[in-house]
Amino acid sequence: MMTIYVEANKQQQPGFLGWLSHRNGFLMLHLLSIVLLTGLLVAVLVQGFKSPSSPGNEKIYKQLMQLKVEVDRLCLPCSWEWESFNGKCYFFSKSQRNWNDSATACQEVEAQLVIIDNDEEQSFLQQTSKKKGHAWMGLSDQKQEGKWIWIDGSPLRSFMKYWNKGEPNNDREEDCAEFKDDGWNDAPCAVKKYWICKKSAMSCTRN
Ligand code: 2F8
Ligand code: CA
Repeated sequence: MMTIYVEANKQQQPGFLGWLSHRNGFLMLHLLSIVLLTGLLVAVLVQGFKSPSSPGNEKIYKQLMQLKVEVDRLCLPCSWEWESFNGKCYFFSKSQRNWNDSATACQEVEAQLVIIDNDEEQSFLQQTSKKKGHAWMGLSDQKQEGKWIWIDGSPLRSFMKYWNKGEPNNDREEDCAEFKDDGWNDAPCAVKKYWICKKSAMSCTRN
């Protein structure tokens, strides 16, 4: 019975025209209308972006420009989980590492174990690490005992005032500097502590 039905069908609708039955034709028309409408919509949008000449387009254009201003304002100067301060970004670690591994961790995120440039920055970092825990900074005298240099090779200069009272005391070989309580302490570089990375903030003034 089945074979007879198929054969009969073949005879009634031969080749391509057979395939284009009433149902398929309807589907084709439906698809065609979607394609045409999409084309029309794209053409209208392209025209709208090209020239805000007609009043309707002008309104859409103004709204788009306003939207752009607002999106630009959302620009974050620092990545997620970094803190912004005076044009720089700071990462306060949540885990602990020795001094060398802390320096490497900062390099891996295109930053540097923090170097302090001014009193305001020192105050911000000291207060924050007082809340978060003792943290390594990019300062050590590993190369020459008593000669404190920043991780970029620059000398300590005027910041000696930030050592805690009686520090640096090199107690049982302490060659790396940390933020501790209200000032700095020298501690053994192999001890695991939190660390702070610093990098420049991203500019948000693009057009
Ligand atoms: O009292 C200051 C003294 O405190 C600790 O030693 C008991 C510190 N040691 C470590 O952080 C490992 C010293 O560096 C510090 O001088
Ligand atoms: Ca010390």
